Amino acid sequence: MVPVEVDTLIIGMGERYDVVITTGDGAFPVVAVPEGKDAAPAQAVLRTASGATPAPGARPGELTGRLLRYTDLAPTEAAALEVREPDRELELALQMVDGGRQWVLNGVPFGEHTPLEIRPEERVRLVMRNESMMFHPMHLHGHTFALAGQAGPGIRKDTINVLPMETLAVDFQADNPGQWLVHCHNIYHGELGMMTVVSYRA
Ligand SMILES: [Cu+2]
Repeated sequence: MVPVEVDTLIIGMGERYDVVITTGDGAFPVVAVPEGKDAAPAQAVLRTASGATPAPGARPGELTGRLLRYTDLAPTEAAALEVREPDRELELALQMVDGGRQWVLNGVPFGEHTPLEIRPEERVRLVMRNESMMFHPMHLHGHTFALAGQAGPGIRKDTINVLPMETLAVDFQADNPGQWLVHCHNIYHGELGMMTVVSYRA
């Protein structure tokens, strides 16, 4: 990824970022606020010199500063997936059932799913439509994908956070034949049904 400078970022379960933080001398709060629920934030202290320890409940101004968006980022040349028209488009609707007692893809839980069929060497577009008010960090096994619909190559990832009521499309190259799980990485959603299989057919 080509580095960009922001104040804050959202990290879904299973996502990873390399972050460089520049500080002055002193003691600074590093705060993680949960998204989508009212739970207490996590707080660490980064100390580079003597000085007062930040109080519990600190809210650095950066939290409401510039938020990283996926479209702010571009892959390095080595990480870019060459732009190509997809040969196949698969749709995944991300849905809540029964007040959150079940989470499903395309109307059915894992076990009742119809595998998403692809063929070797295809370029596949996976369109994920979040029809719920929760975050779903969606993870595909066995491949990395690129954010689709960008002017140039989109960022290269294996887990992407689909925000409430948002639609995101990703492209991947079918270069690793097998049966591969695709699931929500908020793992209790996966365990309650939000998983399916990308299935290679000869
Ligand atoms: Cu989820």
